[in-house]
Formats: sequence, C-alpha cells, structure tokens
Amino acid sequence: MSVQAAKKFENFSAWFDDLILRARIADNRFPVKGFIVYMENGAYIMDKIRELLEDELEKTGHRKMYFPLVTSEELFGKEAEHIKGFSREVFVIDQGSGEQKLIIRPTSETIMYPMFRLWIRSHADLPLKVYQSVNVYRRETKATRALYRVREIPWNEAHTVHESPSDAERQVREALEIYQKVLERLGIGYMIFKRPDFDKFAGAVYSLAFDAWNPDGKVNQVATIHNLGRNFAKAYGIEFEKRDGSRGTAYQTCYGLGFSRVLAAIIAQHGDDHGLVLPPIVAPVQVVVVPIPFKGQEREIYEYAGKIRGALAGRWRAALDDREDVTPGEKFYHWELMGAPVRVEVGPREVAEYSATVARRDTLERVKVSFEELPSKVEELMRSIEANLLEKSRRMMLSLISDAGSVEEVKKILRDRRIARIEWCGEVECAERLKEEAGGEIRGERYDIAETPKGRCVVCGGGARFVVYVARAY
Ligand code: PR8
Repeated sequence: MSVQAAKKFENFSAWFDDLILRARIADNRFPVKGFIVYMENGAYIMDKIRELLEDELEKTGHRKMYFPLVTSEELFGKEAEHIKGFSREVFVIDQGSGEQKLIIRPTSETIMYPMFRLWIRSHADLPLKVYQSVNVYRRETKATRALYRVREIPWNEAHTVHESPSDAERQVREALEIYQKVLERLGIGYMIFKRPDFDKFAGAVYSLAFDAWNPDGKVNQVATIHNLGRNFAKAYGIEFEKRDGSRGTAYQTCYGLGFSRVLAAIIAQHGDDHGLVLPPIVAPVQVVVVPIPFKGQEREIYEYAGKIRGALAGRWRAALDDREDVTPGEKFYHWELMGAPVRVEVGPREVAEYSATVARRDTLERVKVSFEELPSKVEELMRSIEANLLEKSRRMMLSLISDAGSVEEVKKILRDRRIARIEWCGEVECAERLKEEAGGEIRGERYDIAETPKGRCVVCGGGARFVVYVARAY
C-alpha cells in the first residue's frame, strides 16, 4: 500500500509551513527575521540528531569543547578569504564608547584557531579533533526560510589539525563516513558534491557538500566538509615541531552539519498528506497505544492497553493515549500528524483474543498479532520502517535527476521542479549564464560516484571538463 503524498509535491511551501506548526516542530511567527522558535517536537528531534552525530564523533576520537560566542575584529580579520566571505554576514555587538566591537561567530574558525596555536607544540599534540554543538549567527542576505535558512543556526562544527596533507585527506574521508552514517540512520536521500571553486567555503582549499533532495526540486545542503590546507594555520600561526625536529605549519579540516536543515530534510522527504513520518530513532513517541473503548468494557480495555504499553516501554518510547474526551479516530489522526512510527490499537476483540492490532506509519498497513508476539513484531516493524524510508528516499532522489543537453533543457527541468545533470567546461562565466538564464546553481561534481564528461559544455559548446548537477537551492 502506498500513502498519498501529493500535497507536498503540489504546493510544498504551504504543506511544510502548515505541518511544522501543527506538528509542533517550530513556530515561524517570531517577529525578528530569520529567528524562529523550536517547539517541543522540533527541539526533541534536533536533540536526537545531535546525540546521534556526537556519538559518532566521540567514537572516532573527537572531543567536545565549548568556545566563546564572540571574537574580536582583529582575530576575525586574519584569514583574508574568510573575512571576504563572511564580513557582510556577521552580527556585530557595539559595546559603545571607545570599546572595541565584538563579532558574533558566523562559524568558529577565528575563535578556535588562536587557541589551537597555544595548545599545539609538537607532532605529539596532533591530530587535534575538537567539536561543539552550538548556535552560530549569520545575517543571511538570501531570503530566510524556517529551518532551511535561518539567521540563528543550530549546528555541530568539528575542527581538526594534522601533521601532513595525507592525514588531512584521511580526516576528510572519516568525516564523510560519519555524516553518511548519521544521514542514513535518518533515511535521508542525498548526493555528495565537490563544490566548484567559486562556491567553496571562504578560506578552504576545497569543499564537499551533502545536498538532500526536496519535494519542490530545490536542494537542501545539510552538511559540508572542508579541507582547509594550511590557509588558516598560516594566518593564525599554528606551527609544530615535526618528527625530524624541524618546524612545520599544520594542515586543517573543518566540517559542519546543520541540525535545522537535517530536521527539514526528515520532514520534507518522509512526510505525507497525513503529516510527519518520523524515523524511529528520532521520534519523540515511537509507539502509541490507542484504546478503542466499547460500552460496558471500558475498564478491561484501558487496563489491557496499559499492560501493552508496559510490555513495550522498556524498549521503546511508548505512550498510552488514554484521553477520555477524544475519540479513537481523532487519536489516530493526531498520531499520524505527529509521525509516531507504530500505533497499537486495542478494542474489545483484542482483549478477548489477547492480541493487538499494529499499524505502521510509513505505509499505514495494519496487522494483528498475539500479545506474546507483540515485542518482536514491533522490533521488526521499526527496523523495516527505517529501511523503507531510506530506500524510498533514495529512489525518489534518483527519479528527480534528468540529463540536459542545452540551457533551454536545464530551464525546463528546473521548472518541472527537478535536478539537471549537465556537462560543463568549468568556466565561471558559463555557471553565471546558467544561473541567469535557467535559474539554477551548479552544485558541483559528484564525489560519491565517478562520472566522466564525453561531450561539450551545454552553455558555451566548448570541451566539457566536468559532469555537474544544476539545481535551485535553499
Ligand atoms: C562552515 N565551518 O561554516 P558551512 N540556515 C540553516 N543551516 C545553515 C545555514 C543557515 N542560514 N548556513 C549554514 N547552515 C564550516 C564547517 C565550521 C563547520 C548549515 O561550513 O558554511 C548547512 O547545513 O558550509 C551547512 O552545510 C552547514 O551549516 C555548515 O556551514
């Protein structure tokens, strides 16, 4: 059985805005541009995403620290490209008469690296792998959008320092694996790109990015990984004594994952006409037990429903919806909206048979099982839901991509809310023309698969050097 998800493809914005408010994810009505309120479900899910990521970071030897929210103008200005990239986007605190202005972090390179300089003396201090989960602040100039493009950005940033370029390369691969693991647990379909040079992170040698698909055909960059080479280490004086006794400048990487964007991807990719469809690992309520009272048997039914909740509560976040003034139908509707992965229905027949009827949120399929089988059935369903979400999402990702042989075709594909694959010469002018005429950005070459160009640049007709993807983006 497939569940209708027509609304989100027809009018994504309306569907999304309505859902995040009704499912108590976020309220976008706070009257300061780009600042939103995360309500209990949004906050809960983002916390779970954070835990999932922090677990992976800890397992691979990253250590959590907390750095200050602000930096000075002097420290901020040390790396030339970085300040060029961010100077127009920072919020500044004016301390008034004579005191220096403070810059609120748009990201923490300029705050962490002066400290790294103090901590790193020799190769024995390397690698250094540090992370923090905090908010950063950017005066985004593009239109802001709840969760997708905010000015107060809840994220995790990791920063590493290494002896050699090959160590830094290895670190990039470790970061890729970490993000892949996390996004896969959440069933998110994405592509990994190497960004074109003109779009890399300010101060990086190169940037990799995870672009998740969205029902409106735009892409949602949920995470990025940057190889910084020695650009920042030179600017901030991060030097160390090498194994041969000489002095060297360190190599660095940094990577970040936006919690609100991952939350947006979960909602947008899995949700349907009934509401949220949450991967079990992040669902605030994983199993909800709904009693279906029958005249004269109310007590037995409620008691049995409570017993079922008890049998599941050791393993799952299980709730019993025993509200007496709400009908079972309204409860079904409510928990479908909230995206609870599994619902257990208990009526007079289930009491008589010592059984339960179990419904899965992703397909809305229902089966009846005995009380004894229930724990193993729920276990199996959770696993199956997780696998199904990922599989479905990956299939959708593939079905959104079309090859284009001309700017006109790119335009048409984007108009149809899809993603175009083209061949490109690598010239910035062609990328700019494409943006002007077709309205999409070159997101880069695939990093997760190898694709070689065979023909001509779709813009200028010159020899193509890259196979790249063009999409509108948040
Ligand atoms: C870095 N430095 O800064 P990045 N709204 C929501 N999410 C956002 C927004 C926004 N306005 N801007 C960025 N993100 C590097 C890596 C330390 C960490 C999220 O990289 O500028 C996006 O998911 O690429 C983005 O991929 C991530 O933060 C990292 O930001």
